[in-house]
Amino acid sequence: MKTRITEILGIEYPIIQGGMAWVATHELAAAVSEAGGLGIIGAGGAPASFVREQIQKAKAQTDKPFGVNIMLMNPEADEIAKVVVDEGVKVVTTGAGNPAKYMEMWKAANVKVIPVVASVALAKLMERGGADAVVAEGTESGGHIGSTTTMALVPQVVDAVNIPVIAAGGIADGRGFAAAFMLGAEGVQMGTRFVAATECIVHEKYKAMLIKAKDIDSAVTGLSTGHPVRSIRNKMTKEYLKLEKDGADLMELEKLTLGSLRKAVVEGDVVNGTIMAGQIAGLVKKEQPCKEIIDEIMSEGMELLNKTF
Ligand code: TUI
Repeated sequence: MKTRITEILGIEYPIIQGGMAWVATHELAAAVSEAGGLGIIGAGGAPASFVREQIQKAKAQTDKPFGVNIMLMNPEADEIAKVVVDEGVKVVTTGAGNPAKYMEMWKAANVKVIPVVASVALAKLMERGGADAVVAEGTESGGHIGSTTTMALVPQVVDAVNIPVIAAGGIADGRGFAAAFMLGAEGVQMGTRFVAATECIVHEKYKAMLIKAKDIDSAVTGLSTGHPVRSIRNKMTKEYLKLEKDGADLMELEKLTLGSLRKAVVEGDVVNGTIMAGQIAGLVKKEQPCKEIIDEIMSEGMELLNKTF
């Protein structure tokens, strides 16, 4: 299958793995790239030195292209932006902000830049700034989210820009893949489905929570602070939502979430930690190698796209 996304990125299938903080390590990124998609290392809130190590490890595991996601609220984002250039990373995706100030440096180094956006306005701004593509991410996603659904966002972004659009949010199988292409996307980005991959290093208790989760098992915290985050409902989200309802201040709320994602991913604390996952978690039923996930989605997706009624 050839789209502008497979051409620009030099990959076999238009499937991109989301750059999830703490979750998307070199193990997962290399496995996705080896399987023909685009693996992405998630810089999250990690220091630049950690991101450099992750890149070097991924390079030792695969000769295929992979990317790095830079979460723009990271205090070391400026340094990480330089590390990717320094290490010769081919693709950068960004999240939770506007990457305009790095664009010139990345373009000069021939890095393909794909900002993740949650609105038409930011997609247009990114195109004007020289982005090679955008990921239009709907509110069905896990982690930090916007408010528009994938179904509504993707076609509106497709109509607003000339660069290729990658759909994200609520996509986890061949049906979601085909639907995204029907909306005009030329690729998909998936996070939640890859959290259950064999190669994904999250704690087994995190994976078990995801596999057990149903359609309505996520909650959105942080709406009052302007940084909404979707994760699987647990003691931590309940406490956070109660504090928010009672009008707690930012400091108090931040105390609860500081290091909470790491707590769930690394330590397996699924009670007090944050288990980020999308609304599509109910479709993710088992642990599987990345290659199996990608092959399954491509065959199911292509069959649907070729079907005539
Ligand atoms: O970035 C994501 N998803 C994320 S980042 C993350 S790490 C984190 N951990 C705890 C709290 C907060 C973050 C977990 N998940 N997705 C891409 C995305 N970007 N979704 C929405 C946006 C976005 C939101 C506002 C992009 C830009 C924006 O504002 C643009 C501006 O002008 O500043």
